[in-house]
Amino acid sequence: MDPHTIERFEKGWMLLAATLVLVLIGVTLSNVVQAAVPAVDMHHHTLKSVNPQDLSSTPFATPGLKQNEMGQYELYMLAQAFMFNPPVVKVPAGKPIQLFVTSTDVVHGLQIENTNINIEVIPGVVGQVTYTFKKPGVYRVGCNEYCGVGHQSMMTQLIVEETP
Ligand SMILES: [Cu+2]
Repeated sequence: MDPHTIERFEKGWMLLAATLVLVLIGVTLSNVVQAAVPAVDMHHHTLKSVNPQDLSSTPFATPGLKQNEMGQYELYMLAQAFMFNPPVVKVPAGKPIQLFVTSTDVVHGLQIENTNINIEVIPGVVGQVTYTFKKPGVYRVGCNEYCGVGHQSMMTQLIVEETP
C-alpha cells in the first residue's frame, strides 16, 4: 500500500473510534438524565415509590377510587396488618381501572379472585396494574403473602358495578 492509502485507512479507523466515543458519551449522558427524573411524578402516573412512614403528600393519603384529569379511574389501596384500606371498594364495570397498591408495614400480597391480579405489596414500593372488570359482581380480595397472626382475616371486597 502506498502511504496515502495507509493514511486514509487510519483516518477511517480514527473516525470510527471517535464516533464510538461520542455514542458512549451520549448513552451515558441520557442515563444520567433519566436517573435525575424523580420517581414520584403524580401528574404522569408513574408513582413508583413512596415513603411508607409518610404518605401524606401522595394519593395514598386518601385511599380509594379517583378519577384523574383525563377521566381515567385510579384506585389507590393500602395493605396493612391485617386489612386493606379502603375496606370495601366500588368500581365501574367495563372501564380500565389503574390500581396502585402499597404497604405501610410488612410485605403483603394482593390477589383478586376471578382475575389475574396478583401483586406482591412491598413497603415503599408502589405495585401497579391496569384491569378492566367485564362482569359486575363481588370480587373477593385477599392477602396471599403470610404477614402475621391476622393474615387469614386480611381480605376485603371489590364491588364491580354495572355502568349505566
Ligand atoms: Cu397481609
